[in-house]
Amino acid sequence: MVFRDELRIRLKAGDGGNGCTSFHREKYVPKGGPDGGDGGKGGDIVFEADQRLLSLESIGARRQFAARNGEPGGGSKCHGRDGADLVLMVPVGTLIRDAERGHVLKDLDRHGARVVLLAGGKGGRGNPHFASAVNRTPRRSEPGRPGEERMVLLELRTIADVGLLGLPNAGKSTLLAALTHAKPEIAPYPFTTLTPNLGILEIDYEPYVVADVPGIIEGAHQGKGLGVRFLKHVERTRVLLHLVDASCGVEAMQEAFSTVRAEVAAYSVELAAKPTLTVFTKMELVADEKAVTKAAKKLDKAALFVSAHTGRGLDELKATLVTAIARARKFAAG
Ligand SMILES: Nc1nc2c(ncn2[C@@H]2O[C@H](COP(=O)(O)OP(=O)(O)OP(=O)(O)O)[C@@H](O)[C@H]2O)c(=O)[nH]1
Ligand SMILES: [Mg+2]
Repeated sequence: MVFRDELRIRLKAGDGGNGCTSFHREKYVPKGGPDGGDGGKGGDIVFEADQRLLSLESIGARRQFAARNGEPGGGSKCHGRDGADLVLMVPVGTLIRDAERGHVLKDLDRHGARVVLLAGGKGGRGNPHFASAVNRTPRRSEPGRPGEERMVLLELRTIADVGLLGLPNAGKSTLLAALTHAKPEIAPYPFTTLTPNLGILEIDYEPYVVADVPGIIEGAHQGKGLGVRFLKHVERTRVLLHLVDASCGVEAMQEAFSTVRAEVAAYSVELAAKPTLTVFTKMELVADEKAVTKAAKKLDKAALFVSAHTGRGLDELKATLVTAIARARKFAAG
């Protein structure tokens, strides 16, 4: 399933560097004091969520990751350098589970969320730390602590901001392609899209995930067609775009609108209550625009009119989306 992605990986934070045992040496100074430096700290394993990423492929083909070890301390109070952290970038919606016991360690549920999952080992102390009044020449220094190690399971559940909904052939995939860099299959017949497509819509440098799902038909909630399996996914989106083909005349348009609304309502009350923008598509094909817009506004007075082919209405659609998503996010945040 496109929306679910799982990966088991082994992680190892860096070991701390060993502390050093050393004594100050200088000409004519016979008994130098202890001057062994401390070991550096091992690097942490850090995860960060980025909404521009769409799959766990973002971490590459490797299944084992280790952060750098801390360097050992040296003489002349030279402290070992800390090991660099290892930062793994993953998509928003990534759950990190303990692979053995299955419990959730972290849910990276928003853009920029960051967690230090495994801490690097502390560096060992050098021998000056062990000097005392009775022992001015300690030979003892500490080894670095080992970094944490763990098998984890990454599980991605994409939370799209926008879900495209509509009858087959309504122009969902075409709109996705017009708004994002996604290249979904587009064809002049129903059921072109068989699995969900995701794309990133960037507005003012802010990335939004848009999900295009297979069209739904009358009876979808009873299992007809392909749509119902995917309604489950748009359930997790923040805003729905209900696409209605305006090019087939007023009556067909009204019927298309009601069919989809009815299916959504039959599927779930929550989905029906989700913020929904009605978007009439293929407007450049419409002959009697007055009649169409009048009928459309009766169905939804905030209706939007677009043509993915000419680009008409896309800027207004984006602006409206930004506001709707912001409102939905605020609502979700309580
Ligand atoms: N003239 C015109 N044709 C459009 C426009 N948008 C989509 N189409 C055409 O409508 C047909 C269906 O478009 P798709 O984007 O595949 O429709 P869909 O809703 O994804 O269809 P399914 O995946 O089957 O549910 C294609 O032939 C598109 O080229 C538009 O703005 N203008
Ligand atoms: Mg499609």
